[in-house]
Amino acid sequence: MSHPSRTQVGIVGAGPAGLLLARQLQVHGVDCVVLESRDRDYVEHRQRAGVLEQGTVDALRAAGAADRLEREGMPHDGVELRFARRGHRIDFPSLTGGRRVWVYAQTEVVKDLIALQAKEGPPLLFEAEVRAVEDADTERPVIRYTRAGREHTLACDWAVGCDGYHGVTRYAAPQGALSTYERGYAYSWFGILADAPPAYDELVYAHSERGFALASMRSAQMSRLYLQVPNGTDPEALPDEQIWDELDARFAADGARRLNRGPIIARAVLPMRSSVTEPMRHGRVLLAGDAAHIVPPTGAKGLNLAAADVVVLARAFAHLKDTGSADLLDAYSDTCLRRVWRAEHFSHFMTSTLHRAPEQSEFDTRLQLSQLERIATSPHAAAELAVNYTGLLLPGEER
Ligand code: RFL
Ligand code: PHB
Repeated sequence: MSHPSRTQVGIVGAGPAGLLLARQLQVHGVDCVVLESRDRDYVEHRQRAGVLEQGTVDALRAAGAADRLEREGMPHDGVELRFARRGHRIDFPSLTGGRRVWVYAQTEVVKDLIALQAKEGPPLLFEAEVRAVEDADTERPVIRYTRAGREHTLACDWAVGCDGYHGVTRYAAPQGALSTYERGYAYSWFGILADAPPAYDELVYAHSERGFALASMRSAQMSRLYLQVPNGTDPEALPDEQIWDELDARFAADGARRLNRGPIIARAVLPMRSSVTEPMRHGRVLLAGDAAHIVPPTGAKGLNLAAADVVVLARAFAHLKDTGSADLLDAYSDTCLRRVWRAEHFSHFMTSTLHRAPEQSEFDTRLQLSQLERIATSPHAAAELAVNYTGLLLPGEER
């Protein structure tokens, strides 16, 4: 493949943020190139998110990337909160004025976007490892990358870092220009993919004395399940039977079905972190998705925030092309950070309300149960959860 040396928008990273941005720019007639360090197979099979907000689905539809999602995605109109051995359903449409979410794996979103890009462009180079983004303060930032042992440069009008939490684009800004605010958590998620039909029609978020558990799905035949575990847990150390027994113990409730067991075909331990880097722009270098912010997965927000960022960004680039005005690009960071901090708050709230901290006191547990009881019995409290979960429409934002 040839190595383009010049483009309008150079995009680092082909996760959901980079791929959806590229697709939207293509639709708007703005030219771009995507550089991705991993190979296609790796990117397409990385197990991650499963829940898409209405706004994310709308963005995929507008990008012409929702055909398979319409056929295979599973619309969900609620989730269950399970605590004190009882389940409480949160009904989304009645609490949010008709909003819902879709269960459709990030792996599938990524496959759909890559297939489109392979067919229609713009250029997407796999195994192109970006080493540095330079000259952020000039009109021509440069992306330096290596591919098949050779060094290349891509000169851009704008560079966008969609390179995730461990990316390099953030370092294009001089030290001190950006601030990062973050916190860790004293527990991780142990996630499995199991060849077993999901026991429940909707996602179940379970608070229990033994810790948090989540029942999700990938299809009518495939379960996706998570357990809270101590940081540093070795995923290979847990025998299958013990995993299923622990899941059953945490989902146990009066009258509840037991999980369907089956072969565990993937397992991983995922540490959790909340982090925001501000502002999301320095000069002509912008950050989007996990490169700028990460959330613990309990609120199902990471992928959706990445999509929301690049919707704002693509619109700003289209505005620049159509009017010559960089106003929307200038507003990009502030516009995104309003949603980002709201999602940070919601994700932290869901995480701290549902997990059991290692040294948690009985007082803290009572506070959690009181809050969960409030959500289960008050339509106001339930609505606050439902609007945040399905995706907020913030003032002044048309999505
Ligand atoms: P990604 O997906 O990390 O993509 C970044 C890409 O950049 C590449 N890259 C580079 N390429 C070139 N040169 C370099 N120097 C590079 N450095 C990195 C990487 O290879 C990669 O391809 O970030 P992006 O696009 O911002 O997307 C963010 C989402 O992936 C992430 O927020 C979600 O997966 C988070 N998340 C969830 N989000 C949701 O909205 N709903 C969920 O239900 C949900 N569940 C989850 C999750 C994340 C999880 N994990 C693994 C942390 C469940 C889990 C278990
Ligand atoms: C998933 O299906 O992977 C999933 C669902 C909901 C979450 C996190 C992950 O909050």
